[in-house]
Amino acid sequence: RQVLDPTFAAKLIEDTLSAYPEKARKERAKHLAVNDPSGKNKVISNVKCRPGVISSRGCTYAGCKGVLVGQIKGMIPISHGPVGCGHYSWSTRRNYATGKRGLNNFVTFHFTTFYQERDVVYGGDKKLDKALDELFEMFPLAQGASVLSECPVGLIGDDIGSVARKKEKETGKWIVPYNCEGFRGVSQSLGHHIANDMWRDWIVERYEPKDLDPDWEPGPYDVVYIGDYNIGGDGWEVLKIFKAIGLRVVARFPTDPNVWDWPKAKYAKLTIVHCARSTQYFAKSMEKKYGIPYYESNFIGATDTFESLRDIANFFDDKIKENVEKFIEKWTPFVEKVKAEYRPRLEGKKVMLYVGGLRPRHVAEALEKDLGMVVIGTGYEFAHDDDYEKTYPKLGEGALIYDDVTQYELDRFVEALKPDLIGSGVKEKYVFQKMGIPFRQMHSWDYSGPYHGILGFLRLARDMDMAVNGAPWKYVKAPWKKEMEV
Ligand code: CFM
Repeated sequence: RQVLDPTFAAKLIEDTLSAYPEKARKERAKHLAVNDPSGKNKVISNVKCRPGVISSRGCTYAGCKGVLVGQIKGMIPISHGPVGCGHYSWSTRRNYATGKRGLNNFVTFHFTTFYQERDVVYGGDKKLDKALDELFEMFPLAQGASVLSECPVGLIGDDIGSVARKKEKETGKWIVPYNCEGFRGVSQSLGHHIANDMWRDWIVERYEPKDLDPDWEPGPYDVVYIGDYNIGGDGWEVLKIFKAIGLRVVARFPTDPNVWDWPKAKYAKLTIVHCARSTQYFAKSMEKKYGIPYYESNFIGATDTFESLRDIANFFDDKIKENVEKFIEKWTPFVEKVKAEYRPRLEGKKVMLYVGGLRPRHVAEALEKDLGMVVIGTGYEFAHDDDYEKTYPKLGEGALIYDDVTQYELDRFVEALKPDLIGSGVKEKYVFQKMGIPFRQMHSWDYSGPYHGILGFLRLARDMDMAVNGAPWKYVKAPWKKEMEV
């Protein structure tokens, strides 16, 4: 299946790179490839950005606090450092969570130790100690706190771990220190890894389900669902499906997550991973230490949702298998109706994607398999080699693969390929909309969603149709393409 002429695609990469000085050209060339589904044209990934180019990546603090930790229910997230990092990441991700604000839900608050120059000189440990006292006085029902360090804390060497241990002894709360200073690592990816390890070492391994819930007993259909961040309510869609097929979700990591359930994770029968990039570390630890297998699911798109459910059923007995078949039978007419409505309007439309560490392949599959669209380019901000290895076979021959693509490169690719739709983030959105190209934000689902599960598939199809076939785009001309009026 060829989606672009490989010679043309290779020439496009070469022409684009020709604008760079020699050294930059050589370096960036390693991040760009023309896809061969056999995987023979590889890109390099997970390395430092090149100074001087515009990258869309975030930092380690962003990956740890913004992506994984800030949304845990029961834990007060406190950013240890100057006010900016916490403030500018405040409630920007659409990870929905239920609960009572200030009682068991602290997701929408912004807490910081508000570092000043004197803290850099004399150390900020005492300030953190005091801040935790104040927080637990204000919110006595909190299960604990997550302490997230920002760059200066790492530079001057504040020991947040020892503050955490001391405060745990004093207060009896759970306090988890995350040394996620932004300057560590090359992207937000390291922040994910740090969060995974801390969850394991500071919560799951240290506490028992019976500490909090004396009546709790493990069951035969217990699963852990991890790596679905409930963007626009995604995870809630999937939880409904698990319930319908008879699985009991004993712990949820980032889908509306109750921290007090997490110690149950080590007694589950299966860990179901949605975003492998950000949570495979935890899943692998559970497999290694407790022998709990893990499965990498995809709940974006109807075909992959059904396939994931069948795979999951294979870890269980006939009861679950029958339930899954019944579920698929029940929802197939609905899926077919959605496809009949939207596929004819989207079939053959060319798409380019550029998202974080998972969606560039998950979304690509849904758009191609279920809606007949053609992905002519995809790339990740911070994926590792294993993500790309999973991506090559899923895409057609000739598709552009771009790692940590620079704004300049993406602009050139889009200009040359003129896709019918671009799916990327807020940093890209307005540039391409001004070019008159239909765009959907594929991080926040553009304030729509959920896109997961079967009802999510309907919304995904509807939104893609609205973007591609919506009227306004036909009337937009890039400002720099208009005649200048003097
Ligand atoms: Fe996983 Fe995510 Fe993603 Fe990600 Fe993200 Fe996100 Fe993403 Mo934005 S955890 S790797 S760090 S699926 S916030 S919900 S959309 S870049 S592709």
